[in-house]
Amino acid sequence: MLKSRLDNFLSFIKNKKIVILTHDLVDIDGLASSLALKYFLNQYFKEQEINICFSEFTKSTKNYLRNITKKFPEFDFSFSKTFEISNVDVVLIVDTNNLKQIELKNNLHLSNTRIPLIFIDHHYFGGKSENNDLEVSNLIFEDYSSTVEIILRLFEVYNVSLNVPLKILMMTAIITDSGFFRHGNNNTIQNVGKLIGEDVNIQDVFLLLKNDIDISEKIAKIKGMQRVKMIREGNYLIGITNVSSYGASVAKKLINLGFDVAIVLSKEENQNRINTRAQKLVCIKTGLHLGKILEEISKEYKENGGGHDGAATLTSLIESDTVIARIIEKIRQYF
Ligand SMILES: [Mn+2]
Repeated sequence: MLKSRLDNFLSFIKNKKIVILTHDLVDIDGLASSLALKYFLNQYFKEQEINICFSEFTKSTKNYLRNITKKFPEFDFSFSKTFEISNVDVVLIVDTNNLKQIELKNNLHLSNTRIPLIFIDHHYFGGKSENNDLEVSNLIFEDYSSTVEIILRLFEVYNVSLNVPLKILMMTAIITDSGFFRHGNNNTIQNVGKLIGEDVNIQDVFLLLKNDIDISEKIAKIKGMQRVKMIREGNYLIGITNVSSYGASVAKKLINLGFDVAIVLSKEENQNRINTRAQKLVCIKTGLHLGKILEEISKEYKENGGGHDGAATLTSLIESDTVIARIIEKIRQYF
């Protein structure tokens, strides 16, 4: 990551009123990236107005936030649920590069504003142009296993020191976003190494993640397993199922069970969500990239999808059988 890019970024946002946003159903990487970025900018600029606005959290993020707030009551975990767009000079969007994944209250749509948007993210980008007339570039690095590691670079490059709650928060984001290192690379482990020290114990990270699994999640997982259909393509197995919620954890369960690829449909109020997962080894061996596949399909149907090689999501309003058939067709080309 070039220091000049970071310098440009910081000089562009200097003396501007900033709001930090992340994707809806905020995960721990979105949470940690936002809080760490706000903390860094407060230290770096001293006097500047910086706010965070979150929409909905996932259940596990909510649980995690409750646990870490209890452990570090003195740390500033504050955020707002809404913001006044007229009070903002620049919007920093972390952990997504897709405006459709941002939920705003008051019928606000960022695509209609003239306010500069800067993306700080690690997902497959695919040359979208959400803010193409901006003189400062996005900080999008697909080789990072979490967004929070990009934020960590800011702390390193500008010598801003981290405190214990931030170290734990950032470490948790790296560990969860890399699927406990399964999707990670050497840098993932090195970055966790940078955060670990005498003041931080790795067991604290695991303890804070402890979560009593809700009975509805257990039922979703069991029903998801009962309904699964298996497709064999050469030596590879694709599992397809549907549940009413917890699609992501059901997809993860299918992979644990032995499927190489999992496709899980969950019907939400007014749209269909399709969660896909693949074994990392299969992605490496075959070049399979679910994020690219779902991004391509979302373009074909003017829907909304994307993600990583081994984990991607698509939300869609059209007939789910058609979309799933198209996903399977594309996956088969790799096998
Ligand atoms: Mn992330």
